[in-house]
Amino acid sequence: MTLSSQDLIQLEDKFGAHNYHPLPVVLRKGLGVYLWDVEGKRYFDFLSAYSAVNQGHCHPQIIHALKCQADALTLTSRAFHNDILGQYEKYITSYFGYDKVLPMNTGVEGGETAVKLCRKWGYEVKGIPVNEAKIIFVTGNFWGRTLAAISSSVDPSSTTGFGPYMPGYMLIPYNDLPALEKALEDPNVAGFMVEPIQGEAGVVVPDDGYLRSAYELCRQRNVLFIADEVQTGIARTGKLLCCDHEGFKPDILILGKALSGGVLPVSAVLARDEIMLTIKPGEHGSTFGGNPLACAVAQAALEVVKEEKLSENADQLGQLFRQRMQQDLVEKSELVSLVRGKGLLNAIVINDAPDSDTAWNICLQLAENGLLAKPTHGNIIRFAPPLVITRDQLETCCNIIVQTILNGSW
Ligand code: IF1
Repeated sequence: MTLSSQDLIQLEDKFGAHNYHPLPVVLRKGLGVYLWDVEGKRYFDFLSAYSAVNQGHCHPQIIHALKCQADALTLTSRAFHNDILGQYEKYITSYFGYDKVLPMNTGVEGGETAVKLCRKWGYEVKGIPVNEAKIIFVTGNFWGRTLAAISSSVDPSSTTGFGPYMPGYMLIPYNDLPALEKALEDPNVAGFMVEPIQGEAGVVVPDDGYLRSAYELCRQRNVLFIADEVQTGIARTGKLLCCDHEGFKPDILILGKALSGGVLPVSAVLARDEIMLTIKPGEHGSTFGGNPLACAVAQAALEVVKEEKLSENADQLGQLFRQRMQQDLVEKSELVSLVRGKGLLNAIVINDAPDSDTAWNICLQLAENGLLAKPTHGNIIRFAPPLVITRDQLETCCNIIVQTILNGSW
């Protein structure tokens, strides 16, 4: 007996933790830019699992790599070598231009790894007194749900009830160079960790040049620039990495999400030898980190990005998307105050109180009209389709968004 959407939602409600509030849509199939629910309705996916499905759902080349490796060897642990890891490490370090990679699973494990590497480098290379290392974060950041990650958050929904918090953190405003310059006067600062565009905060794009100037300030102070590209990386913003828009290489690069094309959790931290080799055997790792299945999938996912020129597509269609939103919505409707983003990571800001349910209701109606998106922080709707979307599909989706918002009674 096939269970309805309602039946399946009730199962989750009864037997699952209530740590999410999903849209009332129950999906059963995905391919490319499309998702289908259990009743067979088709949607355009404009969330891409928060930019984990840049290559499109169930990309045949990635699924093929998954199936082949799954029939051979999925996991050895790092107690032994295997025939996939070294080849993958060579591939990904050459792909992004770093000496070494430390493979992990989730994005937040990548962030934790970056913080540990930065502290270790601070003590062993920079000479910061032990247990005195500081890391600078920016307000509005989001890098996951672990205690180390939420310790840098100012969002009560991330922090309330989970204290005490990790020491050694400094918080400054995003997109504020004088604040960074001041914070860098502390000789015990080891690193500055930042998202090139703040995803969860609502696709907040810093001023042109901010990232490059921040990187230069860090270099002057012998502080590591740590780029959290878990959401902005892998072609999402119209370049392979969002930092590429400003022509510098972060000292530590964190990748996740689309590194596997959304097939399974794969993350990676890349750095030069001076940083990476501060962690010695037995000092960090994870059971599944760098497992053969993950490596095979990640290599295929990266090959697809280059072969299908996903960065270029994201760049061109992102411009088209923002142009359409600007001319058909921002200039036509009081309800939409602005559109912002880079590549195919964009958002519109609804001209209503952040705690209003207008954005939520718009997303419910968009789902009715065949397009899936979800609000972030109340009145901001993020639009991030898979990067394989075609121009025609994007035009169709712009029409759905424009008509839904202009014809609705919000
Ligand atoms: C959820 C948010 C997005 C991230 C950046 C690290 C991580 C994330 C820039 C950690 C994860 C996910 C988490 C997911 C929803 C999604 C999200 F809404 F939570 F904040 F994208 F904006 N750095 N973001 O965006 O990666 O450990 O999750 O693999 O928690 O519901 P992860």
